[in-house]
Amino acid sequence: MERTFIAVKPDGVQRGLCGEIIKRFETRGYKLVAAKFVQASEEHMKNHYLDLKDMPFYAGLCKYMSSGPILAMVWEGESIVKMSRMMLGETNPADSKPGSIRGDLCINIGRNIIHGSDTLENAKKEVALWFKAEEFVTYASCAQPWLYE
Ligand code: IDP
Ligand code: MG
Repeated sequence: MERTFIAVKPDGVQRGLCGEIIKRFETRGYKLVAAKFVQASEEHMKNHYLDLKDMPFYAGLCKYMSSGPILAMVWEGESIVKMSRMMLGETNPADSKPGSIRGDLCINIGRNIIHGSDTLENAKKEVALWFKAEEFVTYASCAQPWLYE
């Protein structure tokens, strides 16, 4: 099973979209294994988005991401890294198909409401950056045998 880091960004939280976003992951069948509601520091966001440090929007992005609370989560499931990126849609909501989270719920690239890890390698890095080992909850999902053959 793969794990990925998903976060409702400050705009998603302010717009009251946490429930809608959790619902999409829950109803698809993914398993929530860690979650916390936090306001990240600008330093933490600079670290999270280090790969984008040379982009012109980097400073503004880190400021926006630390401007309010974030719902940080780790979800688990088969091929979840790739599948969750499909659920998110494209980085630019304008390129995101209806039915995707960004395609249904937001308009502007700088306010695209949700983060999701883009590769398995980055998912591992991001999960470790946001969560300590003791913040994970180990439990059996009763739906598991009905989701996987
Ligand atoms: P992703 O979130 O779809 O993985 P990335 O390219 O990793 O997209 O960019 C990270 C975040 O940076 C985006 O989700 C968005 O919030 C912001 N961003 C990306 N491109 C732009 C831009 O051209 N203008 C403003 N913000 C941007
Ligand atoms: Mg990215």
